[in-house]
Amino acid sequence: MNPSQSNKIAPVTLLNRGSIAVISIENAPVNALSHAVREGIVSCLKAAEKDNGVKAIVVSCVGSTFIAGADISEFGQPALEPHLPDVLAQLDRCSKPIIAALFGTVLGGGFEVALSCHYRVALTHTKLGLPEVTLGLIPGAGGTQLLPRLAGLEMALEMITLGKPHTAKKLFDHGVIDLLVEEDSSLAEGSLLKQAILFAYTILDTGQGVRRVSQMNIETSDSHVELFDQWRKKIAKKARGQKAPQCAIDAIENAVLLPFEEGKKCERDLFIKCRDSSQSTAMRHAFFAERRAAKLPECYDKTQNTPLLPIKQVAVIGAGTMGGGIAMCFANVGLSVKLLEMSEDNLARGLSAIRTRFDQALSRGLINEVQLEQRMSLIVGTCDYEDLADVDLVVEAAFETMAVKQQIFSTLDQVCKVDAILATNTSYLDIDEIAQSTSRSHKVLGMHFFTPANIMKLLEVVCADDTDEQTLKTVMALGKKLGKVSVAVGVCYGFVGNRMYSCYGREANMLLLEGASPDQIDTAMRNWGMAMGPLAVNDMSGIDIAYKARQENAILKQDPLYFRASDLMVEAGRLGQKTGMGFYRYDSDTKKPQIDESVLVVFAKEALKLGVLQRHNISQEEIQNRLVFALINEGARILSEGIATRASDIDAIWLNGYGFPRHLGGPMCYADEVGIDKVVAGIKVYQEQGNGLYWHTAELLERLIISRGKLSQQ
Ligand code: T1G
Repeated sequence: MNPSQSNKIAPVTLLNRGSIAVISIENAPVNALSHAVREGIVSCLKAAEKDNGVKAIVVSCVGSTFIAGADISEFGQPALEPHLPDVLAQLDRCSKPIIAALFGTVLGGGFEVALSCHYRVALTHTKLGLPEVTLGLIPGAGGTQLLPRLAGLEMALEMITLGKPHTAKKLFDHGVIDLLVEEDSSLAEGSLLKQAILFAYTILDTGQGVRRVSQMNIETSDSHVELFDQWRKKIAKKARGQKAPQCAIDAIENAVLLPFEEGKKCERDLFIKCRDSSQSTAMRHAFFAERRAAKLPECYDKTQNTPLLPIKQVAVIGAGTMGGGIAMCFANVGLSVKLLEMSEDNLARGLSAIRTRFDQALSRGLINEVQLEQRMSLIVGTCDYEDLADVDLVVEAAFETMAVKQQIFSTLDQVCKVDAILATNTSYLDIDEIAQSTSRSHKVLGMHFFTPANIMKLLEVVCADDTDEQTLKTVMALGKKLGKVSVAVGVCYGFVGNRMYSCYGREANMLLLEGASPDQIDTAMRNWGMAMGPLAVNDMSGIDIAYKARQENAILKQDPLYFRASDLMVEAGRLGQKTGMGFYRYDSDTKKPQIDESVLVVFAKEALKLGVLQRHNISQEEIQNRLVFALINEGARILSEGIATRASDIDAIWLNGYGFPRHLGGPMCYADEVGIDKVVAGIKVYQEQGNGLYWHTAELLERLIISRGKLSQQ
């Protein structure tokens, strides 16, 4: 067969390079193992095996990455043959040496393809991993049986139960990669393939032949039983409430206890159990919700191909906790930042706090010394607004009062160049009102980061009435560059996240007056799956922050019960961790929270004064349902108002900004799992129970009960 002749079975092609056949996969965007790709691999493999002229085979991909996994969008549909385990079994059993040419992000089924080949050649920075647990799954095509045979039990347990990828360089040291190809800017297109073909010839010339990972033995020691127990305990803490990681440990243990084929069969059974679970449905929903959020809905995307504004230089107003974290976000991606403060003292304090946070990242191995100094050098302090004349974007992170923000924006409007974007990091305040203090309201919007801003993935991009598309699209693209999950939302009090959080917090505060203790409420929510309970979160972020925002909003003062428990803490000077006491008392050495019975006395007295009957049999289920149903109800209302345009956006916000358990998919997805009718029934009970001000069932929920629709698909 002459080299140029190719049997085109889209998206997989069989090419011949002398006596080496190349199975070339091209399935943009990430060469996922869709049904067509699986079919293509099988037929090309058959053709290459039958061809006597072919002595060895290379599996390679065209595009941005080698296979990044099974096609997640096919899950939930009937699985079509050939199934992946069968495809990979054919690779493993092939009578001719097969070499995988690896680059980009080789994940899930893609890594299993590589492990089913007999040899692996990779570019040094290639990322390889089995992240299935992040989708509520386990590797389902042999990964839990193959990886321990090649990399050992410890590495396999770490990579599979934590879903943690490693570079080819690291895996070369663990015997997973056979040849590393140095990666530098001069590396010509296709040279990885050339290297893989040369490597194939070396294998042939040295007579090494096929080398099946499936036939390798796993190195075990007497302590492997202990090892599995240790990992079960570790994962029970790290992935609280998630089932897939524990299934992964069972599957890997089978690799030690059972012959390969039996272990693979058990893996498949566990995989199918996980795949059909509500947890995996929720985590796959989360995966696509985060990617959908990056695509602006029609209402924000009327003009195609709007040119984005270049953002090279930014400024941040305020060097406090938020301002410092935001400045770090920009420096982390190589953007120069002018950090403005009112006084040299504040500035010095802010810059030293930033260096401390970079030092912490250094000590945790997230950055190295060179990167630390590079990023610090990108952040330049100033106390002079005139220095901001040439920046492309300003993010204001000053005090949460309207007057201060309007003052700052009118000053920025005078000093900044005409096409500079002016963004505010306000958590609650009316951005339309702020924009009116400038002559460029079309260039004003919200960039709502979450604390700590350099860590939290969420960025609420708040589109005000006059914000133009170019400004919005430029900031959404910048959010992606910062590695954030950016979600476009409209203006209302607290936007999407904090408005819903206020309802969640309202119920927690009400329950304190009704007799529940802070620890009882926080334990109930931790048991439900939240990373932290609402009152511990309040103490950590400072009870006075939201208190000040509430003081700015007259409407909220109408109900004497509204956040009364929190107000009592602030009035008593108990602001949280920063004052050593809030809803809890904090040990001065360990900073650990301790239950403080005295707050219960304060709440009981206030309840008596406000005529709230205290109950001492409030169940965990009532606490959990009141807080979560309040979220769902408000989320449905926000959707109907168009403040959020997709339910999946609301879920992306809660998963990346508020520690909502990923295996529950977000409040909207969770509502479908519980059943909208059950949620509405609960709301009606709490309406009866409450003071009638809050628990009005969102009209959308009532409609969905009738239409049997899904909230998460709105
Ligand atoms: N299946 C289907 N679509 C996928 C996909 C996948 N595996 N991975 C990405 N996409 C789409 C994504 O929705 C987006 O589409 C586009 O590709 C670009 O993605 C049997 C069962 C590879 C690191 O978990 O981690 O194999 O929005 O925006 O930031 O054992 O995508 O443009 O229409 O994320 O450059 C295991 C998941 C599957 C990897 C690229 N694999 N993907 O990141 O781009 S389970 C994974 C990622 C499995 C086997 C099991 C990332 C990426 P659209 P993107 P990116």
